[in-house]
Formats: sequence, structure tokens, C-alpha cells
Amino acid sequence: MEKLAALAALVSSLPVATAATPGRSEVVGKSQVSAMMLFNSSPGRVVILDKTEGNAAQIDGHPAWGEEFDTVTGVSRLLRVVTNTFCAGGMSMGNGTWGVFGGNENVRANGTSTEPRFSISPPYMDGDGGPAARFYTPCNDGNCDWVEGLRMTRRRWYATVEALGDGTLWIGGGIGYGGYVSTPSDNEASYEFWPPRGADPVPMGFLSSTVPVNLYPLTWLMASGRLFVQAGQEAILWDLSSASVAKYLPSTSGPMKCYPSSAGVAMLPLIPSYNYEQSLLFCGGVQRPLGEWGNASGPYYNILSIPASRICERITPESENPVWQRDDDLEEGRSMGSFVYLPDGKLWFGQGVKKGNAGYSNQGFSQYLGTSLGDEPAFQPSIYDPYAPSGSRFSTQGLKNMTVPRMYHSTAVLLDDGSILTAGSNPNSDVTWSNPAGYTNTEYHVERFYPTWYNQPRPTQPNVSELGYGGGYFEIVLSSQDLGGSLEAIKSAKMTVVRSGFATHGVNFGQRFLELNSTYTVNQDGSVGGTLHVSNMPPNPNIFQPGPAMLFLVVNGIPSKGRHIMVGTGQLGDQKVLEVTPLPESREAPSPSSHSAALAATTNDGWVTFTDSSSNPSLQFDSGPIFVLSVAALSAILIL
Ligand SMILES: *[C@@H]1O[C@H](CO)[C@@H](O)[C@H](O)[C@H]1NC(C)=O
Ligand SMILES: *[C@@H]1O[C@H](CO)[C@@H](O)[C@H](O)[C@H]1NC(C)=O
Ligand SMILES: *[C@@H]1O[C@H](CO)[C@@H](O)[C@H](O)[C@H]1NC(C)=O
Ligand SMILES: *[C@@H]1O[C@H](CO)[C@@H](O)[C@H](O)[C@H]1NC(C)=O
Ligand SMILES: *[C@@H]1O[C@H](CO)[C@@H](O)[C@H](O)[C@H]1NC(C)=O
Ligand SMILES: *[C@@H]1O[C@H](CO)[C@@H](O)[C@H](O)[C@H]1NC(C)=O
Ligand SMILES: [Cu+2]
Repeated sequence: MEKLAALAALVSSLPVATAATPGRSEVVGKSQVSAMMLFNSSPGRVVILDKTEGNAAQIDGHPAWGEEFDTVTGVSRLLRVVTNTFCAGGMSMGNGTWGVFGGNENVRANGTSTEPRFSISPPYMDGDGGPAARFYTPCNDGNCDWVEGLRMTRRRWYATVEALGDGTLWIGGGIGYGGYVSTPSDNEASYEFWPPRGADPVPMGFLSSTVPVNLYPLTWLMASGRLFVQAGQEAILWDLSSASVAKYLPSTSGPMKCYPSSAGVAMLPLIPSYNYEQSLLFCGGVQRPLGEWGNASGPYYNILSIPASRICERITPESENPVWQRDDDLEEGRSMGSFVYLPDGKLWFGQGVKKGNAGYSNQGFSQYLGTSLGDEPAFQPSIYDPYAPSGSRFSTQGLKNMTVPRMYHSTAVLLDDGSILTAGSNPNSDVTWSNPAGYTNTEYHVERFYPTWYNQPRPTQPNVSELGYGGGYFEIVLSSQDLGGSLEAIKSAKMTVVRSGFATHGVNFGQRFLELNSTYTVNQDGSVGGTLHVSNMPPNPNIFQPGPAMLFLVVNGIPSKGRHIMVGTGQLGDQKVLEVTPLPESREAPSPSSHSAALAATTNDGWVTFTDSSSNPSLQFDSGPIFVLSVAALSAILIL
């Protein structure tokens, strides 16, 4: 019988750019619109969205509020966003398109309604963003732009969007017409889907009982296909097929987590040794009873003097007895802190304020801060290691302060090279330069944080373009250089997949990190090097949804440059899920058999290895795995 052994190759020795200052950040340029929303769209590029406001940059004869920013050159291309994207929600879909939903109605200066209302009027000429559905499909030719014109069934300002296991989207919550918080009379206690489904919108009572701290409800798809939803101090598992609460989880006595309290949040790493168990982390926010937050006009008290909480809590929603567990405290109290995954599975934590919280109001609490409801920007970044012993999970070692204040409406996202792009900040109803406290003015500076390992030699970037759910495995050849000259390093080698998410309001919606299951075979001829046998995604699209992601090879905690890949079929709809082919057992000591040594050979260019399938009897690719392996230029296909 003929077997095709497709061999994944490592390609591109392109050096990653050198940072002047690993462990530090650098201001690398300016965006043309303020980055209220931000996502990593394609290699070297991010998309930035602002609300409709008086940015100097003009498109079609009016101010722009969208751009594609090239992170290599710092050059940006203005995008044609038509409707008002103020506090919209967004997510990538299983077919690679990004959807951005909801926002505010048409406005003129200072965010006031147009006259007549809902008219396309100067100076901004913006369309009604409340029910808007907009789509952006990344491209390489610099020609892609937003596609508008479709609508949801409801107006949703501050809605959450989460991807489902079939690559379609869930869009939940929000309010119709804006304001500091939701109120009983302006609250959208329902959800709908994109593409739309017949029963939309579906009522969700949980979003009524959690008024007023329920905007951008904190929602994650769980492995079972149910949604974890957190608002107020409550949490549930929601069953989508019966449209009802599947389980009431315990309430937390900790700080409020949703906007405007705005805790930093993340789903913890999904790793094979924990069977991809899904735990959630919530850090900071403000401790204040539900009834005391305020109304649409603003808080009932002067929030500016109130320190944000240092409390972190974790919950594992689908464990047998889910409880809120106290985690290590933050170094500094924080509202609007952002967790951003690094390629090694640690999380960078930065942004936000030490006093007050998100939102802005015209109540005039401070003559210095303008409308900001947050004060004392936090500059100190830290790294959270989810698997470090309790008490030592946050570290600031080797990290210098960031330089640009990131207050309300700021964002941060992981880039392909492992650095973090931070942008935005604008706690004002329109572009503002007049606040005496300059750190509350509109911010355009783009700053990049470089992890401490940034300048170290990196493993080679993997040349893999797709991952499926289950099925066969692929092989990555590790050179001596990839292993830093040490055979021991192969034990630490892993491949990781990151959905960098849709960043807005301190939350990277949709952000997930997964370590692929792998084993290794050390070169059997005694040379430093080996092969990593890497499984596809676990056979359940609810663990890590289909759509665009980045793939990294990590050796000794140092990542390669990331490769943009597609997880799943690249289409909306049921994903192809295959039985998992077991991995070969890891092999360390050189085998006495000279036969297998002869067949583990590396070609001159170092990227292709022939693997002897007789020493790996389970290696087979003829069961129709759906991943496409990037075979090296030499077309290394071994017919056995
Ligand atoms: C993905 O699906 C959405 C929703 O149906 C659609 O608007 C978009 O054009 C699709 N993208 C691609 C690349 O086919
Ligand atoms: C917008 O608000 C600022 C500050 O309150 C004010 O100076 C300005 O006149 C307002 N602009 C318009 C067009 O209302
Ligand atoms: C909000 O509450 C304040 C203080 O109680 C009150 O003065 C104001 O009228 C309320 N605003 C709205 C829109 O209900
Ligand atoms: C770093 O920023 C924090 C605020 O987040 C501040 O308290 C601290 O003094 C700063 N450190 C330095 C060295 O400037
Ligand atoms: C990882 O692969 C090994 C070897 O095939 C297998 O025993 C183990 O169950 C896998 N782990 C998971 C979480 O699938
Ligand atoms: C990467 O994979 C693609 C697709 O299989 C292939 O065409 C290309 O030659 C590979 N690149 C290198 C440098 O091996
Ligand atoms: Cu907002």
C-alpha cells in the first residue's frame, strides 16, 4: 500500500526585526484615527476603528474613522467605514471575514444627535451604527474595505460578539441609544446570530437581571457548546439549542467585571496536559453594589477618587463544582486592564487606570480631566504566568514602564513577531486637545511592547497554512539552530495557536491560546536536531473556534515568528471533525537500529526530513486529514 508522508517544513529564515529595547516599549508612529477597536488582520497589518469623530484624516470629504495600519512601515490606509462604529462589537468568522456590529446613531460634533435625527449630515456624514452589520475580509493587495448595508434585528451599542463552533457569530446584549450604563428602559436583553437565523432575536432574561453592569457581557463559548455569560456579579451557562439557562453558576462577591467596571479578562491557555480544560480569569474592576452604579447620565457618585480593585478571580465553568477562586492580586488596582496572549502562553497585562473606571460623562467631576471617569493611568506592564505557583504569577521583572497613557477607549493586540501593539485612548465625546490633564486628551501614538526574549535567536517560522480538527498529525523538523544547539531543548518544543481577538474596552474578545499536542523524535544519528510530531486541533471546534489564527513554534519559551493560518474548513457551517491519529511516542536516546538513523536525514537547506514510517507505524496521512501541510519547496513527499 502506498502512503504519502507529507512533511511540514520550516521556512523563512527572515530575521525578526530587532527591538532596541527588549522588555521595554517604543512609540513607533501614529494612527490616523484613535484606536477604540483594534484587530490583527493579516501579516504585518492591523485594522483600527474609531467612533465617528473629528479626526483630521479625511476620506470622501469627511473625517475618517477606520484605517489599516502597516506595523512594519507604520504607513496606514484609510478605510471607508460608513456607519458610526462607536463602542461596536466584533469578531472573526470561520470563513476569515471580520464582522463588526452595532454602535451609535448618526452624530455631529461632540457625539450629539444629528438634526434631524438619523440623517446623514455634515460634518461627519455618518450612517446610523445602532443596528449596523459591517464586514471586512483581509487582503494582500491593499484594496479590501468595509462592506456595509446589512442590519441586525435590534439596535446594539456595547454588544458582545462571540464565535460559535460552526464559525458563525453570536451577538448579544447592548443598549439602543447609549449612556453610561444600561437602564431598565434602555437595555437589549436578547441575542441574535450572524448570518441571521429565523428566530432572531432570542430573549435572554439574564441580561435584564444584571442591569446596569451588563454591557459587553463577558461571554465565552465552552467545550460543551454552551455559552458562559458573566454580568453584574452573576454567571450562567446558557444552552443555545433550548435558548435557556443550563446552569446557574455561583455569584462572585468580588468586583464587578463588565463595562464600565471593566476587569481585565482572559480564557486561560488550552493545553493538552489539562485536556484543554477551559478556565477564565478576571482581574480588577471596581467593587461597588449593582444598584449604586448610576444611570445613563453617569455615575451616582464621583468615581475618580475610588481605587480600582487588585482582586483576581478564576472560574472553571464546566468543572463539576465551579467556584470563584481567588488568584494572585494585581500589582496595582486596575480598571480597563488588558490581557494579551504572548505566543508562549503567558499573558501580558497592561493599559487602564488605577482610579475610577470606564465611560465618560458630562457631570464635571474634575476640571482637569474633562469628561473622563478614570484617573491615574497605569504604565507598569506585567506578565502573568498561569502555571506559576500561586503567589508568583504576576511578574514585572525586566519590564520597563510603557510611555503612552491608555485610558478609556484604548486597545492592545499581539502581532505576528510576538510584540504587542498598543493604541488609542480617548475618554471624550469628540477629538479633544483641551483637557488640562493631557493624559485624557485624544491619543494617536502607537506603541509597541517587546518581550524580554524579543532579540534572542528565534526558532524558524512554521510553514503551515491550515489546521483541522482531529485527524492526522504533521511533522516539523527542528535544526540544531532551532534548538539553540541543545538536544534537551526538544523537550520544551511546542506549537501554539493564538486567536488574537477583537480588542475594545479592555477586552480582547475571542482571544484564545491553544497548545497543540505533540511528541518528538530526537535525531537518531547523534546530531543535534529532531522532529516534532504535531497533532491538529483537538476534535471539537467549541474548544477553539474555526477562523483565522496565528501559529508559533516555541522552543525554550522563545517563539518563532507567527504564521497566519486558517483553523477549520475556511467555511461557515459544520466543521470536519476526524478521529485523532495517535502520536508516535517520544524518542530520545539514539536507537541502536542503524536503519532508522539512515532515514532521518536532513537535506542541505535544512528544512526537509524524510521520516521512516516503519519506525513510526502509525504515521499515516491517507485517512483524509483536512489540514494542508506546507510541503517544502523540494516537494518532500516520500512514497513508501
Ligand atoms: C463570510 O460569511 C459572511 C456572512 O455570510 C459573508 O458576509 C462574507 O462575505 C463571507 N466571507 C467570505 C470570504 O466568503
Ligand atoms: C463641543 O464641546 C466643546 C467642549 O465642551 C465645546 O467647546 C465645543 O463648542 C463643542 N462643539 C460643538 C460643535 O458643539
Ligand atoms: C440620573 O440620576 C441623576 C441623579 O439621581 C438624576 O439627576 C438624573 O436625572 C438621572 N438621569 C437620567 C437620564 O435618568
Ligand atoms: C511606572 O508606572 C507606575 C504606574 O503604573 C508608577 O507608579 C511607577 O512609578 C512607574 N515607574 C517608573 C520607574 O516610572
Ligand atoms: C496527546 O497525544 C498522546 C499521544 O498520542 C495521547 O496519549 C494523549 O491522550 C494526547 N492528549 C490529548 C489531550 O489529546
Ligand atoms: C511553504 O508552503 C507552500 C505551500 O505548501 C509552498 O508552496 C512553499 O514553497 C513553502 N515555502 C517554503 C519556503 O518552503
Ligand atoms: Cu465605549
